[in-house]
Amino acid sequence: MPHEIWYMRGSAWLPNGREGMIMVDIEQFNVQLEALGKALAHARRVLITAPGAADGDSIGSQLALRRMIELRFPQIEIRIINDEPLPERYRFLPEVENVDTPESYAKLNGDLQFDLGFIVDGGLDRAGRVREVFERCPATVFVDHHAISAEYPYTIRLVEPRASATTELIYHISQSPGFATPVSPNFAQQIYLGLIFDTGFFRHSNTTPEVMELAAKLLRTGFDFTRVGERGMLERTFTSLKLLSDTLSRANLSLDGKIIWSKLTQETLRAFNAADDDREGIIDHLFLTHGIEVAVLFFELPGKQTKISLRSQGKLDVAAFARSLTERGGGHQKAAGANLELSIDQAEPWVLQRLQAQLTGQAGKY
Ligand SMILES: [Mn+2]
Repeated sequence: MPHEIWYMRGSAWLPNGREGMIMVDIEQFNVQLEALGKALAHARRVLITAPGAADGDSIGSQLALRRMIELRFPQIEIRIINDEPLPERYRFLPEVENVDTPESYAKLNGDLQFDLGFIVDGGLDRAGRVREVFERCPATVFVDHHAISAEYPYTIRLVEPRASATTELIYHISQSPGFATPVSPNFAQQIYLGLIFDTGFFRHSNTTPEVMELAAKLLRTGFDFTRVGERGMLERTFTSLKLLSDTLSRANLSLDGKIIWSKLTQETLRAFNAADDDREGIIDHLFLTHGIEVAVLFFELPGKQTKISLRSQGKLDVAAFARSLTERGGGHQKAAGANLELSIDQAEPWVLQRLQAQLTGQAGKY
C-alpha cells in the first residue's frame, strides 16, 4: 500500500564507507516497519538511546520517537537513557523531562531490563555505558540516516541515508498507517530541531526540497520556530562566548590565506572554566572566513591525543584527508574530523604540512 514514505525513491545502492554497501529498498523498508509494529504490540518496556552527548537531531529524534510510540501504544513504559547528560541548550524543549543518564536512572531504582531497545542517529559503538543495557534487549531497532554502523545484528533497521536528519526519517515513519501520529506543535518542534541542526539551518548540501516542504508543514502547526532556532542552535553561554573570542583571536592563516587554523588546549579550557562542548561552533566561524579553502581546529584531549575538526569549501575532500591521517578519521566531503594519537604540539605541524601538500598538489604517497 503506498503511503507517506513516498520519497524514498524505490531502491538504490548507497556507499557505506569502508563497510561495504547497504541497500535501501522501499519494500524492504515497509517489511521492517511492519516488524516494528508487531514488536511494539508485544512490548511492555522500551529503551531509547543515542550515541554520546545528544545533539539537536538525536534529542529531537528521541523525543519524537517516544511521542510517536506512546500515542499509539499507551501501555508501554518508555525510557530515554543516554551515556551523557542532556546538554543545557536542549532543556527548553517540550517533553524533555525523564531523559536519564545511567546514574539518574539508577537513582530511580529503574529496572534495566527492556523488551525492545531503540538506538537513533548513530550506531551502538558510541552508546557508552548504555550499550550493555541495549545489548540485553531481546529485540533491537536501529533508526538512522547515516549509512554506517550497519554491522551490528539489529533486529529491525530503519535506515535512509538520503534523509537529511534522523528526525526527517522519524517524521515519515510516524505518518505511516501503523502510527498516524498527530503533528502537534510539540511534536513539530522536536522534528524541526533535527532538521535545522543537521542541515545547518537549511544551508548544507543535504537540504533537499523535501526537507523544506516538511519544514513548511511543521511551521504550520504554529510553534515558536525563532525560539527553537535561537535556543537550540545559536545561543552560547558567556563562558563559551569568551572561549570563542579567545580561540578566534589566536587563529592563523597559511598557504596564502587558503588554510585557517586555531587550537584549543586543556589549559585554555581550564583558564576559562569551560567544558568540552563549549568549543561547539568555533570551527564554523573559522570556516566562514573570506577566501579560505580549509579550516582546521586542533583540540587537545587528555592523554596526549588531539581531535581535529576540518571544514572545506569543496576543493579538498576533507573526509578523505582525515582518513589519510588515521583510520579513525572520517566524515563528509566538506566536514570531517579525526582523533590523532599525537600531542597537540606534534599534531599541529604534522597535519598542516600534509594539508599544504594536498592543497598544492604536492602530496606524496601516504
Ligand atoms: Mn543526524
